[in-house]
Amino acid sequence: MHILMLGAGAMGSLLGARLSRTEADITLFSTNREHIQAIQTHGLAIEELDGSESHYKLTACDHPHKIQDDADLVIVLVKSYATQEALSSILHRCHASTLFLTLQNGIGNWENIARVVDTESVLLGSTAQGATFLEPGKIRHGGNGVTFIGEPRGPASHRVHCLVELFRRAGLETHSSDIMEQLIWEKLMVNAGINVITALTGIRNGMIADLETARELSRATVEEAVRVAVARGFEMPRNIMERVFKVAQATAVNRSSMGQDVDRKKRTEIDAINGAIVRFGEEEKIPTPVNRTLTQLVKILEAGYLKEKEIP
Ligand code: KPL
Repeated sequence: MHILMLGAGAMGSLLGARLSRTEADITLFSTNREHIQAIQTHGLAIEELDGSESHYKLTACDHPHKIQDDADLVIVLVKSYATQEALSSILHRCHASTLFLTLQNGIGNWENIARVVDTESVLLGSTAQGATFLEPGKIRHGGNGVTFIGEPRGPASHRVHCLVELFRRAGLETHSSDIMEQLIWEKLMVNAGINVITALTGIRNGMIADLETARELSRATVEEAVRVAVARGFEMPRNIMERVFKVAQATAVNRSSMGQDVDRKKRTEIDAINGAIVRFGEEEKIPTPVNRTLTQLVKILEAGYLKEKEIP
């Protein structure tokens, strides 16, 4: 089986490396040329949870036309806003029965993928693995978390169970789910309550749970998001706030993915997280002033550094 990791940021690199322990052939694809060149030259280094370093020899490409093999499975891990362009660029490496699995953050990824490929070929997933990009060719494994895979709607199929088994053989705790959309909304609550605050303030995830002011703001953000989720027909667990703080503690020393994007002056996934809550809130006539303000602040921050990059 050939697996194409579409997106080789921290998470794409981590999962690609782990999956290379199985019988599957892995190709990492990313337009981050420095990272890909480092992997081609020295392999991928992973700083493990116990501080040791693992090295993986992986096939890595920085241009769609350099990808050698047709993909049986494409694992989509590019930033949500880059999904359609990235997928379109690798379609020449897909065949009629290629499967697409999104493990991206945020909401709307299935829809983005289904605009480019046959909807029947798209599976949903969600992972709570933690990973940080350290430097080209090197990432840190930030924490073990459960991965779920399922059909967009309805019970897990044979193809879902096969992928779950593959992930398990790679050493990743993985389960099938019959309620993937619900799980993605639950993860959205976690991302909404952690990422934006860490991105705007520069704190590590742990302080979301440890600092009373951060807890308050996180709670206000998630409470609004829960109201929107419920209006969309998703029942949110009563203990969702506990879950947000638990994830913050479990990944305490990490910066969230949005925090890392801001640190590296990259475009963030705000539109697919808090921005999506604002958009759905408008549709459902639910006010979301906290999410709106946080979204605006990230957009201003982002616009500032992206503009600065353009200035020679
Ligand atoms: O998913 C995450 C992210 O950083 O994107 C965690 C660490 C769970 C925080 O929301």
